[in-house]
Amino acid sequence: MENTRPLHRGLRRAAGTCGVLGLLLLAIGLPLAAPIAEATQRGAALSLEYARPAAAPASVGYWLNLTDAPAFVPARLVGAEAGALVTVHLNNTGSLNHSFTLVRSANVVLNRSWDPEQLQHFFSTNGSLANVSAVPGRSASVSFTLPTTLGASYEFTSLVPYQFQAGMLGFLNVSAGAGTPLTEQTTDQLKFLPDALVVNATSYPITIDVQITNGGSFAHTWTLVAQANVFPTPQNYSNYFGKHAPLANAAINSPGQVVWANFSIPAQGEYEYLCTTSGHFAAGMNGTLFVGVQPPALSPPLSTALVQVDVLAGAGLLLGVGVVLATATNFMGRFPPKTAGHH
Ligand SMILES: [Cu+2]
Repeated sequence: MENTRPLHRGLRRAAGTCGVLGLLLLAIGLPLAAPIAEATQRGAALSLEYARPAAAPASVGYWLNLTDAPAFVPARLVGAEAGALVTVHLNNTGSLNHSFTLVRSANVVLNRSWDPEQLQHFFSTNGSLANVSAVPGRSASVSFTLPTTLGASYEFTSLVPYQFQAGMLGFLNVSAGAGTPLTEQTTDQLKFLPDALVVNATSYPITIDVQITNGGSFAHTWTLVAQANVFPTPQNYSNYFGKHAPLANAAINSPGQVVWANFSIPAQGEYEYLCTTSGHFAAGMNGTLFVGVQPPALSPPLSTALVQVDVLAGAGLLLGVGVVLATATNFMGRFPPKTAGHH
């Protein structure tokens, strides 16, 4: 099983230990049978929940200060779902005029070398999702409905000459999928949290954004393999990326830094992501993005399943964990082992 991904390897190891413990406890007596069944059922229900399609999007409000830096504070607006009604409340805290002008098309990045006329020309030609001005010391607000593009990112800026050129810009990032945005965190234990992401999709290509936060102090990358169902190894990944450029390659260099990886997925499948900082992938810093496919049963919601099992009391708790892990392992044991890309 040289090529088995660390996700499964670690789970299998944990399941071995907990499974034995579970069986020992099972031998103690029948009164524990009910918690076992409950834990297993809950595990199964949670994995279904995980893959449930998006409900009707909620409306979202954002509050921004417009400053004379010039800047939008905050400059990152997150958490809105595709199709949501968005209201942006603006407060001009400076002594200059500012505008909040939002690009109409998803995932278009304005050219930073444009002069004010070129920027104005872009919006005159392509339109805007929102465009409102706020005079010094006053508030303004604007509402608009987001397109239904999953995982889209929309840039906004101020059209007052030379404010864009001075860095007055930001991004509104739309959640991909039900409810919560796709987020990742890096840790100094050389892990991605979570190490599995799921996006429901039925048509392709699909644009996806992942927000990645540096939760430690080491420099990392979030680098996504461009081919579905190809899993480079710590031994061959540099060579592999030399032949197949990554779909996304975001650097998260400093503590607390937040970056977005914006990319387009061409087809359904499993896409591996990994950290290219030397030694990190070998230490287990990788994960899988599941697009339009079910993740292996119970593995991505494992942490959720464990939280849920916490409600069970006493010995039933240990037993429940053992059973859920053992179930996951048995299921994954039937999966064909993943092999590295050979090209
Ligand atoms: Cu790393």
